[in-house]
Amino acid sequence: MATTSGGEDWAPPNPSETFAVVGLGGAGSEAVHDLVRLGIPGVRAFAVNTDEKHLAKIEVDQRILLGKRQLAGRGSAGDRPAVLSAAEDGKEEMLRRLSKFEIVFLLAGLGGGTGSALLPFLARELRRGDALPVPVAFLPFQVELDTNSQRRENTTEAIDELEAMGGLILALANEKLRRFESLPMHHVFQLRNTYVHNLVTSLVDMVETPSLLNVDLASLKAHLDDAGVSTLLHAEYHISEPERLVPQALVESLLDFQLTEAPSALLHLDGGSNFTLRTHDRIVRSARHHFGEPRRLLLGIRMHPAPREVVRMTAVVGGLRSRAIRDALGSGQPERPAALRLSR
Ligand SMILES: Nc1nc2c(ncn2[C@@H]2O[C@H](COP(=O)(O)OP(=O)(O)OP(=O)(O)O)[C@@H](O)[C@H]2O)c(=O)[nH]1
Ligand SMILES: [Mg+2]
Repeated sequence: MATTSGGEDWAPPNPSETFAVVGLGGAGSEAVHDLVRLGIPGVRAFAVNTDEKHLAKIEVDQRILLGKRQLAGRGSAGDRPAVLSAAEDGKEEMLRRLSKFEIVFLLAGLGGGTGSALLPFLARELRRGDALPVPVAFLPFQVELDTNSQRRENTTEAIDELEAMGGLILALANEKLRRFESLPMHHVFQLRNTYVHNLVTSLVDMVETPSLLNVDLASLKAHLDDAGVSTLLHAEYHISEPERLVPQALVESLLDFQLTEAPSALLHLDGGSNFTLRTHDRIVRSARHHFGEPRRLLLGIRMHPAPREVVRMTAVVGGLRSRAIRDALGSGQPERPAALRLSR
């Protein structure tokens, strides 16, 4: 795999240049490394870091080292302002490489300096162009927030800036990984990255492969335009129990959001030739119920030529506020829900 860390010209072999995933800082880069290992066909992978040694270990199409002048390639040790200054210096270079893509997934662990600075910075800059940024934020463990004021401050600032921007945000709380607490740590992070991989590939598939009722990039962007903070859900379930599909997506989710008064939903269903109108109606009724009776519901349907045992759903739910974020940053030690609670 070709890797570079400088400013040389680069032409991706994929002529569509639609999707990119970008790891920001240590945790974000490791997550992208895992995504690449799991396979992301048609998606270009990048890593951006202020830590030269860490960056060199990450297997991606392109590596970008930031802040050589300010930080000497040694990482920021939590210094978000220093990374923001480095980001200004490297802005042109980053945008030259990234702004040609239509959807750019930005992955970062919040709390440190690099990921917390670059996630809102790049989301904002990419939005100024035509790209749709999709920030994927890993929230620190509660103990990190409770015992390290710099981590808390970096996380709060990054999240406040992201929420103010609206759009698609995938915020994954590390606390939710406690459901896997008997597994080795690296295995737990891999499980989380597999979950992110599912979300990324399901969104790519929804936009990229034409359907009977199509959700293309333009309709996705239009839907997101006034949806406020939105997130992504994905699940599959046996076709005999369509009402279980949405609850399954909620149970499996590592995201933790709360509906506001103005929910919206985009639902893309994927089934076989045995997918009937009745099955469709049962899923849509259940989705309306779980997603707070959204006034705006956009539907996409794809039918495969052969019968299928399972129905797959990808949903973009909007009009949210992040409960995980507020809980994590609130006072004391809130009780952790076992599953995503999409209720008012
Ligand atoms: N190393 C690592 N950290 C993770 C992972 N998932 C979440 N984190 C969290 O990511 C947060 C940020 O850590 P890093 O990514 O190392 O920080 P950074 O963005 O590189 O920032 P600086 O090193 O301070 O410049 C920490 O609070 C961890 O809780 C993971 O898979 N690996
Ligand atoms: Mg780092």
